Amino acid sequence: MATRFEEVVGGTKANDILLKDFTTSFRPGYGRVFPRGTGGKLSGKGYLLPTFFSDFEKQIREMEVKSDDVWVASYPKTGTTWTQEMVWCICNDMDLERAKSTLIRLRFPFMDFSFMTNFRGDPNEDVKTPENEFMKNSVAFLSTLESPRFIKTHLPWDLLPEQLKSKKPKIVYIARNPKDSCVSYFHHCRLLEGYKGSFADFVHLFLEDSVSYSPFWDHVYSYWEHRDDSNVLFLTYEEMKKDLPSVIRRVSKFMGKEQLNEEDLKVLCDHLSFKSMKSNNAVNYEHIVKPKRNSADQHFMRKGEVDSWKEEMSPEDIEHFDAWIEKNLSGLDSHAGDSFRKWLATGKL
Ligand code: PPS
Repeated sequence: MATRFEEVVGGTKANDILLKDFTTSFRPGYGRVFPRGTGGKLSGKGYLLPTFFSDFEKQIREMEVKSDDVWVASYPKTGTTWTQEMVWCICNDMDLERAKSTLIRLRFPFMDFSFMTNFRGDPNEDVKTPENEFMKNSVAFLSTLESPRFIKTHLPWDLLPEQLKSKKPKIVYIARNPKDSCVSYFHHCRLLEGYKGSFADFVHLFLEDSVSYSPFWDHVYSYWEHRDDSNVLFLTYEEMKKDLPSVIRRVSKFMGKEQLNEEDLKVLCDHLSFKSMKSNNAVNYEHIVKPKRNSADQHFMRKGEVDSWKEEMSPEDIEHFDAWIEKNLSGLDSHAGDSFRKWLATGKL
């Protein structure tokens, strides 16, 4: 069955907030996307995405995938950039010189860029730089990259290119607990995506599965179901915070790069530390954040902590969140439910 797309119209509190406080001239509307006609396996809802997605859905579905591609997939604000940098450095034999001198969006482009906004680059700019080509069409741009290609996406499993199933490139998925993801997403959307509403309204949108790429639990579950596939590695932000060296060793093994020695490991852990990434212009998106910043404490690398939601959520937000988590987890089979509960309690999934 074909992928179905339903435009979001007003009438519920969440849809009204979305249309009033989260539309701009560069993103005028949203739709619910039902991959192959059906919604997420847990909620049955379609995935929320900007309306531009419908212009790219076929191109993505039919995209040529290469078996030596390396993909990092995630729900937004879950440590994607951190994971990309780790994966890229491991796969490129610790070429930190290149890592520090080339923007991550060019080394490891975001496939979804062109359907998140209507920004297609500077129309007066006819020089064919990689940056311009990326902005014109971030999906088509991928076909110009040399192999092995490194590709970032926030799409759920069911909206990935069809050829992923047969070509089986390596896919690393990174998950983060939903409360921290929500807080991080709120700051990101206020700063970079034109969200004009309050934090309380953002929490409402998140819990109504009404921010881009939601429903959160369908997204995580769509990859978790594939966690034992030989080409899939499922990681959590919490385990990266707790024991980065052991995650690096797992990723190296998964990528077939077991030669990483103790010295490399130490150098890579330093390179991937929050402090170092915050001051590294190749990964901190400073060129995008700087023109939008309206207070000195706004950074892409914002806090980088586990459980920082405790400082920002009201008792009411927490109560709503806990009820939402319980409602979603109780709909899972007991193995999945127990695994996700353990993840939220211990950080390990
Ligand atoms: S995006 O825009 O969806 O790709 O964002 P993403 O990269 O997934 O998530 C950004 C959050 O990851 C934090 N981050 C880190 N935490 C710890 N250590 C390192 N090195 C690191 N790098 C990025 C970043 O600070 C964002 O989380 P918050 O909670 O907002 O600080």
